[in-house]
Amino acid sequence: MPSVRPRLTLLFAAVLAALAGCSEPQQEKEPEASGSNNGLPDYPVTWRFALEEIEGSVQHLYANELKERIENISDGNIELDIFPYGSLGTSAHLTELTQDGSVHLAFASPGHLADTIPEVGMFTLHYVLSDHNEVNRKLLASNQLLELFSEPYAEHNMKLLGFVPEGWMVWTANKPLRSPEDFDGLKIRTMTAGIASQAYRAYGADPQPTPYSQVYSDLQLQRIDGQANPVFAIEEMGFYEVQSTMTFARPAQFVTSVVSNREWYETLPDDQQRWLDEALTEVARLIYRKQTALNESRLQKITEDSNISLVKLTEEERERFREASLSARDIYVEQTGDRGGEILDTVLGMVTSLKQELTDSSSGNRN
Ligand code: 6CS
Repeated sequence: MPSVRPRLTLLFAAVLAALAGCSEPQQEKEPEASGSNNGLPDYPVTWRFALEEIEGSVQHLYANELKERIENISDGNIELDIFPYGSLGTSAHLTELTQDGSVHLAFASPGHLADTIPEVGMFTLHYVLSDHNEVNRKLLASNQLLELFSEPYAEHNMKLLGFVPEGWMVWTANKPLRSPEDFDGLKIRTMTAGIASQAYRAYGADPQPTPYSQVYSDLQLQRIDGQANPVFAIEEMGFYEVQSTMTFARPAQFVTSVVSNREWYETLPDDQQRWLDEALTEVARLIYRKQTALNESRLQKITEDSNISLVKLTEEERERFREASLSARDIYVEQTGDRGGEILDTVLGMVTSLKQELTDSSSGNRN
């Protein structure tokens, strides 16, 4: 069981207060022209990167890969200081710290961020992405997807640097969840943005938006009946210890975004911006494979350490959930207007054409 949960609240207050004093977006970027360093930034420069997950997670893995690369590419001129979950604040706090420049880089998951940027709520809808991993990998790595969302992020003073897939959402509860009827009245924990509840509401559940750090104790105290997260998180946050069943319905990928303060990014000296872009591109190439491997090994650990039941839904069972979830898309479009509607249609179109490309190339391979 991780030690992050009870300590979080106290720590958050102290560290937020400490960071408040260092919120200039990039104090290194305006060196004095007549300074001892010929107008160059005083290297090394430290960038703060805040995570929504604890050490050992997908986000931690990503941050370590980025750290290694940025420090290499910049020849040691940039140092990346990583703040795992528990050292700064909840996801909502991290977004505020990014917006005011107290941290330079952060993860911002749509399930929390959508209260600030409603358009990203699209990632909380069910059965929008493909059940083909390769389709999702290409979609999430595409510039077209980044461009679709970059304006909504910029409007909230954030630069969207990339989307990161973290694995399929898996439902845990004290019973199998094979049909929407099984959700009837179920107190399912959701991430904190309002839209994250809507698919579960459509199944008849009683969603309970809750910060990540509180999920374990709420499950243990039976204040909630279930929750949804990728396998690696179910393992490292200990949720499997207090639930009897994992249901694999593949309703959505857990997708997060990597963000920075917009002004900070835009006013970075050219070489620093290039180092960052290069490092991000390199990590984007390997993270899909890494998160898949982590989710696989964590599932093995869960099954070795517990008697939890694993329930895999059939295609027919998944189809019933897909149909039942569609009303949440209407709510998303109502809440996000024309721009959200266009984003949803574009993403659904991209999924269809990427699937087609995949089918064409596999039939081409057979011919
Ligand atoms: O469920 C949550 O709130 C969290 N889950 C993951 C896998 N990452 C961060 C997020 O806050």
